[in-house]
This record gives sequence, C-alpha cells and structure tokens, in this order.
Amino acid sequence: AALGAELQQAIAGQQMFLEYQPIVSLADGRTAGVEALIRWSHPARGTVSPAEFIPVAERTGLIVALGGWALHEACRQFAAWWQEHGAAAPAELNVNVSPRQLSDAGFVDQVAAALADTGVPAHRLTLEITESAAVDVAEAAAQLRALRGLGVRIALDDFGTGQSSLTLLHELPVDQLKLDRSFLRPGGAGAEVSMPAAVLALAHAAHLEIVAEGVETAEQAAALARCGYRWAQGFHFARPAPADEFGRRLARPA
Ligand code: G
Ligand code: G
Ligand code: MN
Ligand code: NA
Repeated sequence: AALGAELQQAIAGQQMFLEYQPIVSLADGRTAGVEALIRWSHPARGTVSPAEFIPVAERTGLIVALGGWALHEACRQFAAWWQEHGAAAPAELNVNVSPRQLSDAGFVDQVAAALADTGVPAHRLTLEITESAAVDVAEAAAQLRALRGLGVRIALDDFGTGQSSLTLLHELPVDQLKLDRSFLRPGGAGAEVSMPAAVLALAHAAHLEIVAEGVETAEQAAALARCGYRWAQGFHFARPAPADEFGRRLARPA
C-alpha cells in the first residue's frame, strides 16, 4: 500500500525513467531495434526494479497511467534518435505492455495518440505482451486486432515459459516471439541450442519473427546464428542503459 501511494507521487514527480537495450542483427552486429525498460529512481531506495513495482501498479490500476507515460516517452525518444542519427538509429521500437493495460478500454486510443504526437510510424512499434493466466484470451485477441488495425506489431514476450504458449499462438494475432532467456544456460558455458532451434522451427512454421533473449556470451550468439537465428538481445551485446548512454553508442562507429 505504501509503495502504491509512493508510486502515484513518483509518476507525477518524474522519478520514472526508461532504459534502452539494443536488439541486434546476429549477421553483422548492427542495432536493428531497441526495447524500452522502465526504471524508478526512488529518492531513498535508489533504483527500484520494475519486477517490484509493476505488480503493484497493476493491482492499483496505476499501470494505465504509468504504461501510457512509458509508451509516449519511448516513442518520443525513438523519434529523437531518428532525427539525430538517421540510418544509425534503431529501426524498430519494442515497448512492454501489461495485461491490465491491454484490457483497458482506452488503450488503443492511448497507442494511437502516442504515435500521432511523436510522429513514429505505427509499423515501427512492437508491443510486447506476456502470456498470463489472468488474461481473457478472447478479449485480448480483440484488443490486439484493434492494435494491429493501427499498424503496430505484437510480440509474445518470455515465450516458452507459460503452459499455454502453443494455444496462444493460434488464438492471438502475433508477429514476433521473444524466446525466453531461460532457454540459454546462464554463465556462458552453454552454447547448447537444441531447444532454441526447435522454437525457431515453430516460429518459422507460424511465419513469425523470433528474437533470442538473454544472450550473455559470444559462444551463445554464434550458436544461435549457426542454427538460423537472425535477431538477439542480451548483456553480451549491451546492458539496458539510459537514453543518453544509448545515444552515445549510436554515435560511435561499431
Ligand atoms: O528490465 P528488467 O529485467 O528489470 O524488467 C523486469 C520486468 O519488468 C520485465 O518482465 C519487463 O518486461 C518488465 N517491464 C519493464 N519495463 C516495462 C514497462 O514499461 N511496462 C511493463 N508493463 N513492464 C515493463
Ligand atoms: O520480460 P522482459 O523480457 O521484458 O525482461 C527484460 C529484462 O531482461 C530486462 O530487465 C533486462 O534487464 C533483462 N535482460 C536483458 N538481457 C539480459 C541478459 O543477457 N541476461 C539477463 N540475465 N537478463 C537480461
Ligand atoms: Mn520485454
Ligand atoms: Na522476455
């Protein structure tokens, strides 16, 4: 409850900021896209993880305002990189969306307004949703169809962790899968990719793009590229970083 009250103040008091992590082309290391990740710079606690406050924001309904802010700010920053860096700027923007946001009646309008205000073309925005037992699939499918009607793309985040992944693929209109990082062994020794290869085959069969998440070593990146992955994300390429740092990386020749 305390966190909920503080969260409300934090949104108003501009304690929220976004970090950005590149989505990289495995073939040439180019930054193809960027995922925006919310952070809370708490005056006493330091940086609070979204894993801690997103669930609170969901329960209180604050996620609608918070997520709306994140979406708008990510689009604004993405457009600014285009202005400043041209072809070196990421071509695609991924933004995370909570189930509670998706079920909000105003969400489609919120997305349309963010695009209109910032001038970001709809086809450059991908909304990442996670499967959740709380989601009414029929209702979510209707919302996703409306979003796709705007021209935005839909990704299934943390793909492969839930029990209903395959069912959801049939029922939800989706463009991209994000292979959950648990498929890659942490620590780096493992470049064992039989499961990622199986999920890649599934993605291809369903005509979906797939991004491997949690790539922490060169060996993992090489193994994924060898088995046919084109896109990846992870600490091996770059950790999430504030906008100014991300911008400096764009300005630096690879
Ligand atoms: O970046 P990090 O690992 O700390 O993120 C933790 C979780 O918070 C992830 O599941 C991520 O998807 C989620 N998250 C990060 N930013 C946002 C956001 O803007 N909106 C929502 N709904 N979730 C976010
Ligand atoms: O649920 P979602 O995929 O949106 O969460 C993204 C989270 O994953 C971010 O909080 C980010 O910090 C984290 N992350 C990104 N790359 C890596 C990585 O290579 N290893 C680990 N352990 N976490 C990562
Ligand atoms: Mn994500
Ligand atoms: Na994920």
